[in-house]
Amino acid sequence: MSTELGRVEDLPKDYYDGLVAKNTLPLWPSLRAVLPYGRPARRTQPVLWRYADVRPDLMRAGELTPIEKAERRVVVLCNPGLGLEAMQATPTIYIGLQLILPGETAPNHRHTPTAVRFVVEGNGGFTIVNGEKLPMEKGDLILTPPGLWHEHGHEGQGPVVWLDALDLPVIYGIEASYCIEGGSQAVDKPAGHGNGRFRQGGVIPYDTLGEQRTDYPLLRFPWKEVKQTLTALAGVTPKDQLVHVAYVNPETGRECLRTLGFSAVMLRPGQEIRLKRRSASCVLHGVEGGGTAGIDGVTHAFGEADTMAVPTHAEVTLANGSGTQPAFLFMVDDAPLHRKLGIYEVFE
Ligand code: GTQ
Repeated sequence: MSTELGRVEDLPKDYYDGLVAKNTLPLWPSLRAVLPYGRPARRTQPVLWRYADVRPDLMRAGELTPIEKAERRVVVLCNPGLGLEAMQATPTIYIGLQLILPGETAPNHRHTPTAVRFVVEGNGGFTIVNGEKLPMEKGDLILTPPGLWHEHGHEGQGPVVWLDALDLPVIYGIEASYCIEGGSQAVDKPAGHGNGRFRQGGVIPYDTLGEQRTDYPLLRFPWKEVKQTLTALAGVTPKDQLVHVAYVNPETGRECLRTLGFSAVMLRPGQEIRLKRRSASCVLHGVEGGGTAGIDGVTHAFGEADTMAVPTHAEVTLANGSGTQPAFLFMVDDAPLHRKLGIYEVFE
């Protein structure tokens, strides 16, 4: 029954004011706003942030603000539809571009929000997570799960920049966001610890069978290997289907973090493809090559290191701008959260 619901104006003013005075409200004037028919109401806009636009401001931050005054030197990508101060790329996903300069240290801390890094440029950056020193090479994905100590450093030349993705809007939104500072960590794991243990998909250290699973066995996913995997998958995927891999926990085969999901897409030369419409919101980030992304009727031309926000339930079409080279995109979404909440949907 889709009848018009009563409005505030239909109520006697003294009744309405009395409700407000007692910190109460009638539901019916607002019911359709919070429970619209068919599709959610969305404030998130399909925004594009060009790296060429953000990079100069990030480099300037390197001159203006010493690392000691920043703790984390980050320019945040804020979706104007959600209000800039909310620091949300989508309702659940925070995205920032972080700069570290040679010799600098972003000090050790741990916090309740989940974070990941996706390396955009530079050499010699590293992050220490849970006593493991993880090199940061372009395109690598590095996890900093909730509660794990992490600090960043730079022992090379020139700027190092990476994309931070956090579930901060969720954790802050539920008033559960806080951090603890600590002294620098002892590196107590050998170099290449995680990647040595999980060198090849489907083959894991014997002792990890059975009951001994750790929550986060693998913290670094090198781009080189993800790209090789996508290229191999393209060779066995029908031409009209999306070449798409998920980053997973190698012991469970399931999503590697609880709220946010990570995946990578390869667009074949000349390929144009419509993604399945989903309940999840996501952020797309150009890794190699470029093209166009149509998001809810807005078309963006994107290239390397450009970042786009995709609202929940959006229509998305991706097209590779090259007829000879593949294009690669990294995706962060909130599908793991939607699945846990029992609201994950994929529409044909
Ligand atoms: O590098 O630990 O963009 O704590 C925001 C909060 C990065 C980090 C951000 C953080 C970090």
